[in-house]
Amino acid sequence: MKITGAKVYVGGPGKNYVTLKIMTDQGIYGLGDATLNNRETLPAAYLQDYLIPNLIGMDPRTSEDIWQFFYRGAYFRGGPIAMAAFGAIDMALWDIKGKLAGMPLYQLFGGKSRDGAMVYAHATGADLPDLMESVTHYIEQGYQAVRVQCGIPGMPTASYAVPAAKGGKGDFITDFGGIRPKTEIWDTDKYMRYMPNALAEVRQCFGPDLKILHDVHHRLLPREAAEFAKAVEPVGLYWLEDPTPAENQDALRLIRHHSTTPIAIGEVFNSIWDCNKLIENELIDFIRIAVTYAGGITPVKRIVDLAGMHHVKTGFHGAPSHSPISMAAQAHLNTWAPNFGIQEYLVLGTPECDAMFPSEHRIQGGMFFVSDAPGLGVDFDEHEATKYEYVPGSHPIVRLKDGTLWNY
Ligand code: CS2
Ligand code: MG
Repeated sequence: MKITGAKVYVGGPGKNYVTLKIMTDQGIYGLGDATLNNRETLPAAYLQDYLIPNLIGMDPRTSEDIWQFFYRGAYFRGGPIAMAAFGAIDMALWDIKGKLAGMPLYQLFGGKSRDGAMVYAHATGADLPDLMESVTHYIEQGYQAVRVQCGIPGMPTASYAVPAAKGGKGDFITDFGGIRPKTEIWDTDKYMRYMPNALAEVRQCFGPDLKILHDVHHRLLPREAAEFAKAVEPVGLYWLEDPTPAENQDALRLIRHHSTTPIAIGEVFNSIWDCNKLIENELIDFIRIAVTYAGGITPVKRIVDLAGMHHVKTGFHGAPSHSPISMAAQAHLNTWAPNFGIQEYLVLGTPECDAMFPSEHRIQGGMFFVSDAPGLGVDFDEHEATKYEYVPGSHPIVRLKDGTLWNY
């Protein structure tokens, strides 16, 4: 069996999805997602210029060797651009393998460990009452878990994932438009004073059963993160996400030493080498890796197994920048993983998105139910894809009030 060609498409309804289609001499094709939010043209160029010319003629069934060929062969290992490109190839090869076997991918991993996988949605508000409305909206739809973010009184700009004005709509508010980034102004003291009480009010309002998550988005120093994690202990968070950047990983011990609040980290990691120490030292409770920019199913499955040995559960990244293809790859892993925790799920099921990526996967009552179609169980309508063009965007930058650059 041979790979005969591959194409890359950039664009989509409201998002620049980077979609890879690998064709074979047996008529079976595989699909992969290389979307790297706000840098989408870069993995696409890596695929087009270097990887696809090498793929032609390879046997798609040798997905492990192909992964090693590209990863080791690059010499300069890792990084989000390369790993997103390898990730798309790897997903597409697993898709082909599943179609050849006539089985959904979860069967190739070891079968179902559960019927539905719990997902969480993003509740957000310009202020606390606004947030409460947003949480209510998701509870009414049957969600058992919500990530909650709200505006901080006196913060000079709306902060991460919060609408600028009351009643502002959407799950994902940050303005990515244009190549030049917008600026957010951050005030740690105001956040530290306000947010623990706000989270306690959410708990009080919705009772003990709701799973409440909160994303600090890398804004605190390790000591501050430890103080915050301790302060929110009575809330009983399901997780506290990215309390501090995970570059200096030893610093995370400070959080562990001062609090039992569960910690979730990993959405910016690209390989097992970014998280093996965090997992082995049991400094986190959830690993937030994504199958796109962590290099695909092959390496992520190894991370899931390592995590399982250390009581770390999965909580894969699922921001709206992931296309239904990588979300399906994660859904198959979620269906199998013995140490599954929760899945962030924000691919908006718009008619346009469903038309571009038809599938039988479904979300119901805050649970994701994977379809039994062979492979990933998602198709790709190339004609639909031609309706969309690449739209440049950028993550905002964050500054402190005095102008010092901070972490988005
Ligand atoms: C966020 C992300 O979903 C999350 O938890 O941290 O939305 C993140 O801001 C984006 O993926 C950045 O591209
Ligand atoms: Mg996050």
